[in-house]
Amino acid sequence: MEIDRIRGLLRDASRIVVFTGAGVSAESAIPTFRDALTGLWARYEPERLATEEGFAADPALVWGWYASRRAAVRQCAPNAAHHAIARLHSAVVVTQNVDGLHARAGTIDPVELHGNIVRPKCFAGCGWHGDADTLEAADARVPPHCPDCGAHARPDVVWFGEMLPPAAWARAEEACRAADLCLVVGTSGLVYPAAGLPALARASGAAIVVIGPEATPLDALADVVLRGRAGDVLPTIVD
Ligand code: BJW
Ligand code: ZN
Repeated sequence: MEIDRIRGLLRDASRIVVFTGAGVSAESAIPTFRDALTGLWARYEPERLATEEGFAADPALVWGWYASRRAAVRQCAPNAAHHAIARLHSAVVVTQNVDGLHARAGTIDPVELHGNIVRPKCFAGCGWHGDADTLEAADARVPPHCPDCGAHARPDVVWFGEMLPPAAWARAEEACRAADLCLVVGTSGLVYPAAGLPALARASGAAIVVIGPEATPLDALADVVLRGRAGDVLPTIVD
């Protein structure tokens, strides 16, 4: 069955990439984006909350939304899926998630393609990046100001229409080109360029395994598709 095939692929692989999305954090009670009833985009408008135009139009609205999500992330803990992934010591973990839970579970230096919600940076792009402590002290209702240029601070995440951080993207591409196995876990596979990484791994000769409860466009690339929740499935595969 699928679990045994995946175990075999893991045993034989020497260069593993684990590509993750919001579904990996769902069992930590962090909402996904596109699940029909519980996803963030079912309740909030991405154009107003996750674009530069939205922030410029109403910085306090956007800042407040991220502050409440940041507070929720602080209350959450990594789940069995994050811990199982962290036990794949030689794997490169490439995540679209901004919650920092892979690192909190012990994954060394995960590639964060869409940034990190606990860090601020300058909205004007002067180059200032703050650390999480800056935000602990900040007012949740209005964005603080950049200490270098006085513009608003914003969360250090990637909004629609923005480029991914070049260094993270370069690491992700390199890992996918070199991989002999790519585990795709908990992503709808709809947001590009990230969603193109499994195809890059496949074109470079990697076997592809897709894990999640629902069908996604990435299933078509997969050698094995395993339907299930990441926190149920990954520990049985990794142990
Ligand atoms: C479980 C589970 C369990 C549930 N276990 N699984 C056409 C129109 C308009 C735009 C575009 C277009 N084509 C391409 C674009 C561009 C756009 C894009 O891709 N849009 C598409 C949506 C159409 N991309 C961009 O804009 C990107 N930038 C870019 O392209 O720049 C180009 C450029 C060129 C030149 C100059 C400048 C720029 C940037 C994309 C940034 C995405 N940002 C977000 C928000 C981050 C900040 C925040 O958190 O607020 O990133 S959007 C959101 O989606 C977030 C996620 O990382 C990303 C991916 O979502 P993910 O992780 O896949 O989550 P879901 O909810 O979609 O799926 C969850 C899955 O888990 C489901 O399958 C569930 O079944 C499953 N699941 N429980 C396992 N227990
Ligand atoms: Zn600045």
